[in-house]
Formats: sequence, C-alpha cells, structure tokens
Amino acid sequence: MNIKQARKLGIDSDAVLKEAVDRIAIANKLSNPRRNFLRSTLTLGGLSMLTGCVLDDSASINAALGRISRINDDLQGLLFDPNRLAPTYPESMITRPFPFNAYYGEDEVRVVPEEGFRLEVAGMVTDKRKWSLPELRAMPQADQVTRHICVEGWSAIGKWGGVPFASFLKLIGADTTAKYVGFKCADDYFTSIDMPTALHPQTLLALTYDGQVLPPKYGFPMKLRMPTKLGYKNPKHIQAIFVTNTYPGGYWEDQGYNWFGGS
Ligand SMILES: Nc1nc2c(c(=O)[nH]1)N[C@H]1C(S)=C(S)[C@@H](COP(=O)(O)O)O[C@H]1N2
Ligand SMILES: [Mo]
Repeated sequence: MNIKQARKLGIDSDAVLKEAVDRIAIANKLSNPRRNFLRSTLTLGGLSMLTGCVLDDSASINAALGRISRINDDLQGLLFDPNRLAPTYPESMITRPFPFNAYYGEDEVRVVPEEGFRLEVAGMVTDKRKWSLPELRAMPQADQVTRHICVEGWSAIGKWGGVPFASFLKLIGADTTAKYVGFKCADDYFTSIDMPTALHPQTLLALTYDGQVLPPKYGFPMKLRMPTKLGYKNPKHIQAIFVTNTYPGGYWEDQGYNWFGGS
C-alpha cells in the first residue's frame, strides 16, 4: 500500500511515518550524521517491502519501524569492537562545572540516603546477595577521564571512579552469555545495555565523581559510566541491576531513542 491508498482509507500515513522515523532517527542523527539513513530514504512502500508487512494503520507502521530499529541495534552490536577504547583526556581538560541533566530539573534531584542502602542484583546471576556501599568501595577501584555525549547537543569531559563493571559481573556470577543487563534507578529512570558493552574494560560502576563521593546530582549512590555510549544509556541512582535475555527497553528508548545508543 502506498501513501495515496492510505489517504483514501483516511489514514495520514506519511505523517505517522514521518513522526515515527523522526523519533528513531533522533539519537542516530545526532551521534552520527552518516547514519541518517532512515529519514532520507524510507518510504511507506519501502518499509512495507523491508518488513513484508501490510502497513495500513499507525500501529502496524510503528511495529514495522520497531522491527527495523531492533535490526539496527543488532547491526550496531555487530560493529561494536569490545577491545576498542574510547578516548581518555588529561585532568586539565575536565569541564567545570560538569553539566547536570535528567528528565527533571536540578531542583528535583533524588537524594538517596546512604544508610541502609543496598544494591539489588537479580536475574541470570548465581549470587543474588545485596551490596552495601562500603562493600563496593572495598573492591578494587579504577578511574578514568572521558567524554560524556548527550543527544540534546552537548558534551563534557568528566572523571569517574569505581568498580570495573566486568569484575562486578564476575563476582555475582552473571551469565555473560545473556543478551542484556538492565538497570532500575531511584527516580523512575531505567535503561538496559548489551552484554559486550557491560563487559567493556572502560565500563565502570561509578561511585565517585572527580575524586569525591558521587554527589546526588551526578547519580548517588552509583551510576554506570560507559564512554562508549551516549548519555541517556548511563543510568544514575542505580538501585537494582538484572541480567536477562528479555529485551528490557529504557525510559528514553521506549520513546524512540535508539536502544544501542553507541557514541
Ligand atoms: N536515573 C537517571 N539517570 C539518567 C538520567 C535520568 O534522568 N535519570 N538522564 C540521562 C541523561 S539523558 C544524561 S545526559 C545523563 C546526565 O548525567 P549528568 O547529570 O551526570 O550530566 O544522565 C543519564 N542518566
Ligand atoms: Mo542525555
């Protein structure tokens, strides 16, 4: 079915398609203009051919775009080189003050009390014990100065320190053949990442910012810091971590941001 036929049925398919494609393209376009493929080349007929689906309402168009988006994620996963390191910078290049961002304003930052805090671990792991902050601080720590890139159009260099995430996953007996690691946060944020990125040597379960305990605005008690991924993939205020083969999505991802979200 083409757009003319759709119009006859009273569906403004090109508007639906444009809006959905725009949403999928946001993250890709901002991170890499060469990936702006969908926006410039996709037609309703093309989408129908690619997916082999009859596209006669906005639900079927969105479902088809969702399938294309998962294929796009898989391709980005294949292109991801688990040994390639993101650039690091001298401390003199740290952006001061480092920007704050969340789906709410800085006056609404979640303040998680340290006392009684326990990190929960769930899903495909052999050890579901909960972790206190002193226990996490007692593990071998690493720090790095890297660039954080936000799709809203800014980037900044910061210094994060904490537990290399691969060692934490090993410690909890995570099944590293699983596809996803998901995160639940103390605000209503959530996200999930691919296992190869979880195991990347620069992926840190960050407990500090610039040598100090991570302040509330940057995600106390902990955030996952990945210099290989865009800002929205880096969850702050982590409360629970789970390992799964079921696609967990994410706060922005479920609203159309690219799931893989590489930078
Ligand atoms: N819990 C939580 N984590 C989050 C967000 C959020 O709103 N809540 N926003 C994300 C986005 S879009 C960005 S750019 C970074 C901002 O991190 P910063 O405040 O340390 O700069 O946090 C990410 N992680
Ligand atoms: Mo962001």
